[in-house]
Amino acid sequence: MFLEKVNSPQDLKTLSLKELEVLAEEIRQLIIKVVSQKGGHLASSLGAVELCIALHYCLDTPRDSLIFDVGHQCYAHKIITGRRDSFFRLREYKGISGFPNPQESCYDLFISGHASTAVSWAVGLAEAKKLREDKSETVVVIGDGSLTGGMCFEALNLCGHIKSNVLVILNHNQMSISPSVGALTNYLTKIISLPIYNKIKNELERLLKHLPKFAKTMAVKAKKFEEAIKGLIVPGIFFEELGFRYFGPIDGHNLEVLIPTIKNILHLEGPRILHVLTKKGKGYPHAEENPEKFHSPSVSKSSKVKKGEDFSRVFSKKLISLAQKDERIVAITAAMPEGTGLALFKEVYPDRFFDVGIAEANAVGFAAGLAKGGRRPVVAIYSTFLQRAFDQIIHDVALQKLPVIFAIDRAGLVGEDGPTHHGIFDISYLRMIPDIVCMAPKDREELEEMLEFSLSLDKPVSLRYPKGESYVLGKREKIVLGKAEILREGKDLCIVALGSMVREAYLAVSKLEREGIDVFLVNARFIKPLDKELLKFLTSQFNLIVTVEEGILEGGFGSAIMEFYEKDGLLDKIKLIRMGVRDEFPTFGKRKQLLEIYSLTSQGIYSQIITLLKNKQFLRHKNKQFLWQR
Ligand SMILES: Cc1ncc(C[n+]2csc(CCOP(=O)(O)OP(=O)(O)O)c2C)c(N)n1
Repeated sequence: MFLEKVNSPQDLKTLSLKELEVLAEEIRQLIIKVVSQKGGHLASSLGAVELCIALHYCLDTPRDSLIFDVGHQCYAHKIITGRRDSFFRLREYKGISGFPNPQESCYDLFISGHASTAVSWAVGLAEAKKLREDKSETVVVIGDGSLTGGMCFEALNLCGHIKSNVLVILNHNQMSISPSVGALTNYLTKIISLPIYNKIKNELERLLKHLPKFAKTMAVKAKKFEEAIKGLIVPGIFFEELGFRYFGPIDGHNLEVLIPTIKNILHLEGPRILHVLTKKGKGYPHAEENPEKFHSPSVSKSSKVKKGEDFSRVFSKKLISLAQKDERIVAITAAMPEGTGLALFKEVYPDRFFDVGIAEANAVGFAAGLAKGGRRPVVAIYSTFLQRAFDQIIHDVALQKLPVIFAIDRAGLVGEDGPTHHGIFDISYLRMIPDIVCMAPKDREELEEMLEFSLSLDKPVSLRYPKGESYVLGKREKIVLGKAEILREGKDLCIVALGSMVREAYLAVSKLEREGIDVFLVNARFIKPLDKELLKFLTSQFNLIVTVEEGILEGGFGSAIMEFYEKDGLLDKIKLIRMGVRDEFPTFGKRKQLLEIYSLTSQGIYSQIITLLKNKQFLRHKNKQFLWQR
């Protein structure tokens, strides 16, 4: 057992090549064991074990900087850098994060969870080092999927231009979560499928490296020769033209090749890219065969009976049935066909389905073009990743008054993936945009109806729904633009709940009823436009109005109501209590656990209301007679 001896990267340096190979196997077994208990990013991390070992072996971390893009491939890095024992608490509340996190270790430089960010970070860091005359290395590991993100292209462009001292390790496994897509992907595939190119290129590199000093002129000539024939034979010409020295492709599981190669190119100056070929899921046959399924498996549910389809599937199935009737409908995903459920749509309508790769901003701009061309694009993106397309939503879609539908999946707290992945900001960043309609369904059937309703509107629409299993709550009024649904009439106080929180509020109301507290319960349905008529009425009836949303409170749904009351001078007539996520980045842990932390469960809502009602004046209703009718 070598694993027990490795408490920091320094310990790797005492091991022989053979011992490092055994260590790689031990690390793999540990990753498989822990992920089978806790869930997590299995396949990506298994594919990067040797890479993490080789990099820590060659670098002097943490003096040298090692940065991971997306960060989900970092488990071996965590294990090597002193977190072997705590790794058993992977993704657990107060345990070890599934992503790099500087608060956890000095070996983690950035919290990474969104793709295509790390080359920018590395270039910035390298330039900062240059300014302070720090000679340490800056190395970034990025997958071929993440390489296709616009931010990464922009960073490569900058890096080549200002000649930053950065080594980019391209971890090429031909997979994003699903197979990587795009012209650059095809280009990388071409490189690895033409071994003759590599052979000539590698020979040339070797020759140039070993030329004696006095033969410098020869070297220059050879370099010119290299330049001249580069266009014909150099595999990484794209990167070379961007200003990078390109090396590879090499086998990313062979430490005997990886270690000397990294050592040799580490101390060269300027932008360098090392193309490393890896297998996603390496060492675990199920994951190797099906890397998509094992990208981020959850804990086995074999003993549990699955009750309902998740919201993503409900969304996709409804979209398929709508697409049967309306041939203008097209669907777009940004590298998440499985996660968003759109893989189902793709099966039925391959020509009306687009996977743009990890490129959310492009997905929205592309949708704007499709809408202009008479299509009805539905863009399905997780709430957290849609943040990437903020300007495109405003400038390319809303300002142009284009009818793009945003299906916002994983809206709310997502659980174990933690702060990089919680979808808690979309209410705030969308509701401030003029002319957009923002909705949140209370259950599965309402999601289906809202999707159909969105298509009847000739404007941008957003539809947010949470992670996980769907359910049906019952009672259904027809959807009307800007109108809420009243689920229960009551006389003591009013709860206005949004989307996923309607169910929790509904259960809380039943508990309150048992205590003799009679609650008026509203399913808000619309974040924008608000049901102003109803909201005004509520202030005439109740002293206490409570809003509940699964999102950040700042700028959120409750704030929208507060702004409305403030504008109409109604705010001082009532006590408005907003329940939601307070002003902080929620941590990781089970979704249920996190909802409890923010009191966004039926019990949490119930308890908060009971506490509030200790102040008797809140309970009083204003009018003896109940007057509500539309
Ligand atoms: C901006 C953004 N969009 C989508 C995702 C979801 N996502 C997580 S990992 C991943 C695939 C990354 O592929 P690659 O960089 O090739 O890494 P690999 O998992 O293959 O090692 C995607 C699409 C994300 N993390 N960030």
